[in-house]
Amino acid sequence: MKPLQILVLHGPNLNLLGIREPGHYGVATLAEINQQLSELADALNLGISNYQSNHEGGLVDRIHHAVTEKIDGIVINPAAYTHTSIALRDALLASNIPFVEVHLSNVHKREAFRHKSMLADAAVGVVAGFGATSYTMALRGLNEHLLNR
Ligand code: CA2
Repeated sequence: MKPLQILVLHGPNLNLLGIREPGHYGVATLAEINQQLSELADALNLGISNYQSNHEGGLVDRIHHAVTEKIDGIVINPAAYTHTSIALRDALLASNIPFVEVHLSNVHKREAFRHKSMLADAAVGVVAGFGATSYTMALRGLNEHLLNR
């Protein structure tokens, strides 16, 4: 069977991971998180690619492209756009690609404005608060979901 294809999307400022504010977001860099995901994808027989952008439109364009690429599932940490972006919500809904929302921090333990997500009710699931492990948990969960559809 052809491996399922997963796209991992990282939103604004996540390129700074491991470089600034380790207290909130941990010491792992984005490259290290992508490497962990790649190793897990190999173990689960998944194809995987990743993309980070500091621009809402860049993320929207990448989601559009995922449809032509026939991506099977998306793991997304929309970062601050989680709380604001109707454009990302519309793009994900239009794509019809199942997605899991991920956060490094427990957003519910933080400021009230981080408690609202524009995407969560459309997601397969949400993982938050486990640092870099949130991503690997999300990939495992998405894989199970796609295999059991
Ligand atoms: O906990 C998460 O993963 C967040 O998506 C991170 C976003 C934040 O706006 C969300 O509410 C929760 C912020 C990402 C900023 O990443 C940085 C990394 C290193 C240094 C500074 C910012």
